[in-house]
Amino acid sequence: MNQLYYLTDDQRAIRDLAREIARERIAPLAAHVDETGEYPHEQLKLLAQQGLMGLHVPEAYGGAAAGSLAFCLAAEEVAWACAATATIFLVQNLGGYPIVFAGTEAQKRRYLPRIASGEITAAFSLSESGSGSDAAGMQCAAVRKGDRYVVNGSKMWVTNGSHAGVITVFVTTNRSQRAKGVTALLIEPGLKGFSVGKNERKLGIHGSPTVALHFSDCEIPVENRLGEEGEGFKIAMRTLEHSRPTIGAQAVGIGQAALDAATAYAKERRAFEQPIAAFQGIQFMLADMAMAVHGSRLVVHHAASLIDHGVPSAAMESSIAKCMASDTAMKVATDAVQILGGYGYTREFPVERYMRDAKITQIYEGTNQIQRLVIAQQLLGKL
Ligand code: COS
Repeated sequence: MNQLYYLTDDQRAIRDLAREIARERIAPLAAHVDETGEYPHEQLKLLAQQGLMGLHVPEAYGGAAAGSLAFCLAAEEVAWACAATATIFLVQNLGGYPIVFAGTEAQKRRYLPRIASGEITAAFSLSESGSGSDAAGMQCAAVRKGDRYVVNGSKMWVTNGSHAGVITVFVTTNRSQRAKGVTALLIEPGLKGFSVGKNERKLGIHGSPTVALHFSDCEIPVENRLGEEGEGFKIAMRTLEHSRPTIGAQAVGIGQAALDAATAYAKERRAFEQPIAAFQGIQFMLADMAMAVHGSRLVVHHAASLIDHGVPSAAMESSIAKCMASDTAMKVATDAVQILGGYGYTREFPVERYMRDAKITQIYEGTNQIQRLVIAQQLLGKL
């Protein structure tokens, strides 16, 4: 399954480097991270030391400018080992990418070299308690007063928001204008009137913190605005279009891990005096799982390649990649639990973790219902 003839030497080298770190250093810690919810500091440091935290950052700011496909290859490998670490790895891109394409020179210089080196992590904050799919319905508001914005309200579901050195936060500067009233601001921890709220207790990706953010008369200098006032929604959508294939890559990594675990178990486990892998019922399940994972991988790579080639819009392919790969990961991980039977349902084996971790890939960065909406809109055009 690794004969991806279309990869360049650089992409292959990045994948192999990520694979080595993931399998040798990150995978052995994954069950502990899941059990305790500990933040994977060491794992992220390892990725940073090898230059992998800045794959999306331009060379001028200390990054590798490796492109979307290279990033997806690395994300798959990290997710194979530990989906929680992969989530933070992905958010480094999700939170940092808006600065790459919408940041001023000063904003780029301030944040990108530190993101690329892994000195700081990034986060992205769009959702609120009452607005997830309907992102333009946000209530957290900023009012301009001279050279500052005064922000009041709360955000929710912010991956890595408690640890990030910079957060791209989307607020409304004009509620009645919905999408056209959204503005993006760069926030740093320690600002007066800004606090990190509840850390959610989740089904999976336990080492990856998901928090609320609260703003109470929090003053943010105008030079922290990303893009123009009212341009925030487009910045968010463009970022998500760029980022959704990377969630697909995470899902492929989880699916591949589940397939590998189920395959190994089926060859070991004996029933009726033979390995269960000798039964066609199991063989067909494994074959279906392999088809689905490999097919999803190719769709993810295709979407990432379109982005690397700078096509005007990859919205449809990006949503297809995220939706297909995450539905696949959920199905494959569930089937892996089934193949392991009672053992699969216990914490003695990693497949129940894969099943819990896979679920979030169908939800975050736009539920799979929203992905289907985007795909249908692209397919049908304006009706
Ligand atoms: N790139 C650039 N601009 C985009 C875009 C994209 N991929 N998709 C939409 N836009 C623009 C539109 O062109 C429109 O601008 P114009 O009026 O100038 O044409 C503007 O954004 C508003 O678009 P639209 O009217 O489609 O917005 P809706 O409020 O109907 O919302 C969906 C569209 C549902 C697709 C959007 O809200 C969405 O993606 N929701 C899910 C959000 C999400 O993923 N949240 C997870 C957060 S990260 S955990």
